[in-house]
Amino acid sequence: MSTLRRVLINKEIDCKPVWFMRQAGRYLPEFRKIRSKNPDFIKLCLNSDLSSEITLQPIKRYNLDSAIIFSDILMIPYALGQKVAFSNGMGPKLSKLNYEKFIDIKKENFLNNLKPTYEAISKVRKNLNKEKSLIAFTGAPWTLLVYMLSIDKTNKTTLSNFKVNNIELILEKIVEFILYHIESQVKAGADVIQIFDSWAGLLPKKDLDEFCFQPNLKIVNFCKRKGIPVICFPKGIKESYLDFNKIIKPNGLNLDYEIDPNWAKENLIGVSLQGGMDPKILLEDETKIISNAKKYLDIFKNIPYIFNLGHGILPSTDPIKVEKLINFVRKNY
Ligand code: 1CP
Repeated sequence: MSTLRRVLINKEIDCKPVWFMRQAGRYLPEFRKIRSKNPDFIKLCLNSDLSSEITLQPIKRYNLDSAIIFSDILMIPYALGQKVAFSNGMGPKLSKLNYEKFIDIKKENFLNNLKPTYEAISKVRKNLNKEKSLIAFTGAPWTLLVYMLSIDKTNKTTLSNFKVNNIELILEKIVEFILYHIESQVKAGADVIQIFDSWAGLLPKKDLDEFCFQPNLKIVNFCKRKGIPVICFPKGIKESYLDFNKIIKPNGLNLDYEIDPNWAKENLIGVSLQGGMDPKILLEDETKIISNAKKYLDIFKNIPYIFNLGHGILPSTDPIKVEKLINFVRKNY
């Protein structure tokens, strides 16, 4: 069994696996080289030779405990018929959701649009040692909605801003298609799922249950029925991590960098924890990086813990510092 699954399923505390969110990406020169020749990001994700190669780049460089398939959470809106453009530095832009077209899309068409991702997963699995996991992922329904409806991320959104017509039906449809996507990724060879609710922190507390907890619960229960361990990342919900854990009961919870690790250890019970360290720390000098990593690893020494960050690696991160951090974790824990 992979080290990641040993921590997530068996709750082992004697191994501390390491992987990073956004481990395949712009901080790596070998990624930038491929990216510079492939200006269309969606096309790059749908090129199974290149996306499987990119997935394996950080594994070759660092021998990490897990690969995460190179794709994007916005591939779901894309496969549901929205146009998705990544303009430089501006963040992704999606065409307006066409409700009639959206509600009518067929499972076969959706899965056909994402076929190269499933092929890439099979290719990666063939080249990955059994000790290592292959993580497949999805955006959580709320986070996908934020992009699909172009909800303003700079304001604390109120319900009235995003409660468009048919929001319940849209949410239901997104959940349905997320489950198809997860099922196909698992069939192709993924053995752990991570759900990114990157914009959960925008939700007012009164809306957390409807838009964050309940949709995450449906996906987690589906993964449990399939026997596949699942890690949730409800970024930015602060002390509501407590309710999230009690209600959803995932195998793993990824801490964001605002969560106090001591608080997490005392309050987030029965779940394997992952990550937490601020990715900005990796921009500091080596001493600071190591002392911060040590803090997390010492606090979580006697509980099932996967070393990772509190959000994705920043593009300006020096790959050598990442290597030193991994060596430190491997040598001491
Ligand atoms: O310009 C480029 O080269 C593209 C940059 C890039 C990359 C490398 C984007 C655009 N997506 C990705 C890959 C990606 N995205 C992965 C690959 C696997 C890995 O981790 O190595 C994953 C897991 C994601 C997930 C993702 N995409 C999330 C959830 C995690 C998070 O960071 O919060 C989100 C919110 C996205 C949307 C997205 N895609 C890309 C960007 C720049 C963004 C964020 C835009 C925003 O801030 O709204």
